[in-house]
Parts: sequence; structure tokens; C-alpha cells
Amino acid sequence: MISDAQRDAYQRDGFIVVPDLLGPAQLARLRRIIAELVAGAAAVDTHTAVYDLEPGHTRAEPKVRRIKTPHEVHPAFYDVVRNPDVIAVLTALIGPDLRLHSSKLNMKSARYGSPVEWHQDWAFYPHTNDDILAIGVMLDDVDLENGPLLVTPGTHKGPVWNHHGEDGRFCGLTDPADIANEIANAVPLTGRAGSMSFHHVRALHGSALNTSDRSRNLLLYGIAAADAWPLLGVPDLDEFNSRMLSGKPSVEPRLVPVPVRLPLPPAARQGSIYENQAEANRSYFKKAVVR
Ligand SMILES: O=C(O)CCC(=O)C(=O)O
Repeated sequence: MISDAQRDAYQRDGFIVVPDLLGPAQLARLRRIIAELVAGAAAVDTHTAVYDLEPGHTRAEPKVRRIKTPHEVHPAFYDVVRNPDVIAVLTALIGPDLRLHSSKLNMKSARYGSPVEWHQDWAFYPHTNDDILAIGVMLDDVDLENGPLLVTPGTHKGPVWNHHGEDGRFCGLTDPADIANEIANAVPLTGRAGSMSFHHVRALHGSALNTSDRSRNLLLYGIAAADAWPLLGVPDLDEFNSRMLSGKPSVEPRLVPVPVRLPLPPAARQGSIYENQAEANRSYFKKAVVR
């Protein structure tokens, strides 16, 4: 599914974009399911186990920022990541034994879709090795106007930056002053709807407010090599192994010398990266004005 040159680019830069991994019929099905889910947000006032809401959300005017863990909400979201073409790309990048770590659907709605501040996924979930990546499934055409993922090449081989706030707690973002050069060198991951980006767990990234009149829905999956074990532990081995996508699970964690900072003490505001980051007061991206 990908060429040696694409695999080399992933290893060198820490990301690639593979076009057209989802076809029009799959996209249409996912969009229908998402529209139903968003309509369901008219029944809630606050964040729930499924919905993370934008500031300004009301029942009359539902504003959904994220569908949490979509593969547990509807099987169609599990099908996307079990697609043999997707597994073939993952196998080329991090090997044949693959475990789903997490999923989320970030809905950057037209005109107010929230930014995500600069961070490394590794700061949230360090493992025994870093053969871990995030897939970003573009459910809309993504261009410079609607808040593409911005990733800095080569940062997956660098330090793990401080993601703690002045109160000493994890806050899920890096102070923009500490990464000015990296921000200046970031590149946008753009593409047609149906394309997928693959970024390394240590790659520094963020994304801006959507100021366009088009949505930017990005379906994200964290995928780990099966022998990458979470440093914060495995509370339920059966549940852990139930997330295998291909190959064999392992009880022999592979240990490699990678920089680690534990996300402890936990963020003051829990529930999503948006909530974690809200407490930090060191934002880089402009936010929407809430009416
Ligand atoms: O939705 C985005 O643009 C950024 C996603 C991201 O980095 C995250 O949710 O961890």
C-alpha cells in the first residue's frame, strides 16, 4: 500500500499522508452516522462519555467538539481501522502485531471549531517503546483554511517537551515559547476527504481554529506495536488484548531507551485534550469568540 520512499519519509519526518484510503461510499456512511450522533447532542447540556462539547453549546444549537472513543459508539468506526489497506500501511510503518490504543473524532466545525494546542501524544501515553502512531482520517477535504493538523518534521527523534503547567500538574500542551523554532518549521497535513495521515507518537503537532465556512472532521486512531506496553499500566489484560487489530499479543514488552515524562500528577481538568489544555493559560492559537 505504501512505497519504500513513503516509509523512508515517515522514518525521516515522522509523518506521511496517504491519499484515498477511504472511498466515497464509506465516507458517505460515516458522515450519515456522524450527523445522527451530532443530532443526539441536542439532548445534553454538558460533556458526557460520548460528547465533548464546544464552548457555547446549547440544546437549541448543539456544538460538538469531539465524539469520544467512536469505535465503541458505532461499529463503522472500528471497520475503518480494520480495513486491510489500512493494516497494510500500519504493518509497513510499525510492524505486523498491532493494537488499537484509542480513538476519537475531532470535529472542527465551520467558523468556531476549536484549536488543539501544540503537544506530543507521547506526553499523554508513554510506552516501553515508541513504535506507536496516530492515524488521522480526513472525513472532509482538508486545506490551509479549515485547520489542518500541523506537524514539525524530525521532532519524533527529539526531546519530550514539558507538558506540565505552573501548578506542577500535567496540562497537555507545551509552552509555545519553548518551541518557537519547531512551530516555525511545522508543515500542514492536507488532502482530499478519504486520505489518511500517519504521525509518529513523538511528533510535535497542533492545529488552529477553523475560521473557514467548511467543517474539518478528523477521525483519529492511536495504534501501538503489540510489544509497546503503557508505562502507566494495564488495568485489564483481557480488555487490552481485545484491542488487537492484527498479529499476536505479547507479554514481553520491548524496552528501548526513549525520553519519557509521565503525565502525572494528572491534569486538573479531565475528559479530553481540550479540557486538559484549557487550564494551562499558555495558548498559541486564537480561540473562537463565544456568543
Ligand atoms: O484535531 C486536531 O487537529 C488535533 C488532534 C490531536 O492532536 C489530538 O486530539 O490529540
